[in-house]
Amino acid sequence: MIYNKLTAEEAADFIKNDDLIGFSGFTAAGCPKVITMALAVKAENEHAKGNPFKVGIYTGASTGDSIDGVLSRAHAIKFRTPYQSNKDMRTELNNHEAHYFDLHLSELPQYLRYGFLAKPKFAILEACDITDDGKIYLTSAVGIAPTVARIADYIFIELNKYHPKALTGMHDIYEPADPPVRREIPICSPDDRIGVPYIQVDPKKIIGVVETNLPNEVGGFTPSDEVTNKIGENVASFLSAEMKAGRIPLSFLPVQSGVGNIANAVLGAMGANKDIPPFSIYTEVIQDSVISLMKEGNVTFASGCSLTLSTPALEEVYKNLDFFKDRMVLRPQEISNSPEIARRLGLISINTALEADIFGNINSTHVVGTKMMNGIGGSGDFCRNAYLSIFTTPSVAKGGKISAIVPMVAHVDHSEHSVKILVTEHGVADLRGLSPIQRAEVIIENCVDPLYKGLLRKYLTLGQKGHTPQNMMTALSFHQAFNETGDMRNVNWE
Ligand code: 0RQ
Repeated sequence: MIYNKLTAEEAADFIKNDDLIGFSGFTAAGCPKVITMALAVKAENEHAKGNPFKVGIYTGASTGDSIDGVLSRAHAIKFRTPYQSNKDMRTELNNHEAHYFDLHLSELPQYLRYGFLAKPKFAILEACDITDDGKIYLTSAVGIAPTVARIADYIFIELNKYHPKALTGMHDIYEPADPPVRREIPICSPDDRIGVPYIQVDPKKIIGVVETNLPNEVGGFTPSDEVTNKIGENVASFLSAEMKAGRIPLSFLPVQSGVGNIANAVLGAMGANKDIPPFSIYTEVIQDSVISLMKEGNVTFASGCSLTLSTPALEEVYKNLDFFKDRMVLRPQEISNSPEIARRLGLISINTALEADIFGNINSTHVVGTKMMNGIGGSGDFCRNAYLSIFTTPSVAKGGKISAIVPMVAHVDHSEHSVKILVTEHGVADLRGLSPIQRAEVIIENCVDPLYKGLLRKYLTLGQKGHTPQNMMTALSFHQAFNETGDMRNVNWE
């Protein structure tokens, strides 16, 4: 190998206060780990000496604790985009210690190329292999790696032996040209390959290689429970009925499924539904349920941006790479989440809402209107452009003190114009072709928890008029009641 071997500390020493860094990875899969841990120590030392030390970071999506967690706890982040899901990072953002810019995940690479955001000085990439002529083979995710590797001034590689070299070939790296010369992205089926399996860089940009042997930091999934199972069954029966009604082809359509426990349970229920034929996946995050469904033959192919798998599931993939490499591809996020491809393939898109309103607007990001939870992620890339956009949510949170369905969402991420179907454990609201008042009736009837049905029906009788009958004095009264008393049921409309 022609490259300098560095320790994590030596690599971190190149990085100065105010520098911008771009990372490989998407969720906790494929992220660098050790240079950022050394950087956090460096930041703490600088702070102890009274010196400022903060960096700006571009990632694919959320990261493992070794990026967002350690740097947040060291108060070393000045700027962060696009998606995050770390508790300590959330605290930094909500306290304005770090500035956070939430963005559709497909857009970040082109935002960087267009110059909408300052280009990173450093790219830090996790690789399973690297060649002397500058070919970088990534590990279990792609994210924004191709773009940051190309535009950054300098590159560090974390060569992680935990990920086998035999992983090479799983990736399909392709960066579209920018307008006015952009052409169509030529993917017409989830298994189409359009690029090369590596990122090509000028080897002179690679400052050094840090060798590691560390697993990803993906948390396990909470086992599905009665509520998530029921949501899954409701989605699966709705889709099988759509197929029988001729609104989904009998061969089915590729599925995009969001992140988290509910998404995992929904895919499991779709696999278990005997009426749904084996289907393909075109998504951003390949979760554990996809691996089980693939082994059972219920998923035929999965295109994604990351293998966001628990350690046992990832090790199973690595032990059976011959089987899985024929059935999977990992792409950059501007391709896995491309609106053009979502529309062309006709994706069935299933994402999770934090909150919905009775008129069909969705809040995916803000707890009670003000506190950032995780970010919009890829949900907007898919929702607006899918063949069918489904949002799922448990009808209540915090033991019933919060209704996930409210008169007016306290923050809008996806509007009534994009959201087609809402599903809770109680049932399905099909919003296609319905006026706002019709949508309110079907959502209250089919999706709202019995604890809140009466209150939401009463809300509609508060005397408001107009096409969308919101009452401007009381539209946020559920949130107000929660903030004041800790329970949305304590609304007072007298
Ligand atoms: O709180 O953690 O204190 O128990 O929110 O809720 O029910 O465990 O659901 O883990 O599936 O996450 C929307 C955040 C759901 C996720 C969201 C509280 C609840 C709990 C988590 P606790 P659950 P999940 C793919 C596509 C946005 C982006 C997206 C997400 C916690 O799915 O980040 O879809 N989506 N991207 O108690 C206040 C409410 C609440 C509430 C639930 N109405 N008000 N708190 N909670 N509803 C991702 C990528 O792009 C990578």
